[in-house]
Amino acid sequence: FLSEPTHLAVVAARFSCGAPRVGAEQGPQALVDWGVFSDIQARTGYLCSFDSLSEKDTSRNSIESSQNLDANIYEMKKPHAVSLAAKRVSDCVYSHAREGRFVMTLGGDHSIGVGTVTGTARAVRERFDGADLSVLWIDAHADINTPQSSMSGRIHGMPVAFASGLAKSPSKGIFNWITKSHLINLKKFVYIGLRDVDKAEEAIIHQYGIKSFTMGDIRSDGIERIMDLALQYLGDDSPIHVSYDVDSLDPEYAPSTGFPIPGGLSLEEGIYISQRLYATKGLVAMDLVEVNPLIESSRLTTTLQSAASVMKAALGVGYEV
Ligand code: 4U7
Ligand code: MN
Ligand code: MN
Ligand code: MN
Repeated sequence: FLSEPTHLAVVAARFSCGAPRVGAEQGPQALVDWGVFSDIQARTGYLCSFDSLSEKDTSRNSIESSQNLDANIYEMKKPHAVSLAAKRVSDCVYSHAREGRFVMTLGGDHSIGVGTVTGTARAVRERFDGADLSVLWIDAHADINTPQSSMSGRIHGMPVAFASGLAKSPSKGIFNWITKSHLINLKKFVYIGLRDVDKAEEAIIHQYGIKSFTMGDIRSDGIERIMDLALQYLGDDSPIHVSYDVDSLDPEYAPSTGFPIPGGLSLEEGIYISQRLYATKGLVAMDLVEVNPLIESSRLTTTLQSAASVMKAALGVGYEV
């Protein structure tokens, strides 16, 4: 039901307001400078376009002044700034996905995920007669805290809760741009790579029956079998969005990230996930988030190399190791 996209829309989401440390806002530029898109352009027929969204440029006033508003309302850190950033990401992703373009969003901290999946979900509903989007969340963490359950108050740990409607807009101006047409369906959602899930998140995952494949599952069954099961669960009747947190990879392959957790995916497993998604012919959008060039800077090139490999594989471009 999908025609192969010919246009790759790259969205640089240069935001770090959802994370405790600065630096993730520099991830998109580092990835672009690494040359991943010139590689992709050279090896595929894709026409590439670039959008750059940041706290500093066009919306200077709104996002910067909203940060001044940002006392820690309802236990959330910088909720106005994050909400506004995510809205801009959502609108931008939507406008490209609505036209049938493959959307690659570069983070930025993972709070931008509230924007990416809602933008794609809304476009897919319009393009495919009300169809729900399938979402794969590749991450060491579950990112499904609500403002009430979160111990950190950081919104990069909450995007799944807001994008699914599980967490409601707590006050005017905070995520109240999210309408029914934006929401993702948690029955069309799977986790891969989990290994650092908060107690409260575990309860939420259990309560809503969310499909989850942990690192333990991958170690006992193998990534091939896990991908079989994940794709089988999602079915082949809806487009797929993959939100790829670079911390899903083991810190050996992706040290430059804010929340590294040992025992992660090997680079080979990470690439394999992308290859399987490409092979479905249903992948319409990808996020690559949480690259932080200010962390473990001496090993940034390792992180960029890994991120570039999983991105390229998702677009059907081979990799050299
Ligand atoms: B990331 C955490 F408490 N669960 O909510 C939280 F452990 O986007 C971590 O996956 C969130 O990197 C990690 O703050 C967010 C914490
Ligand atoms: Mn994440
Ligand atoms: Mn994570
Ligand atoms: Mn993080």
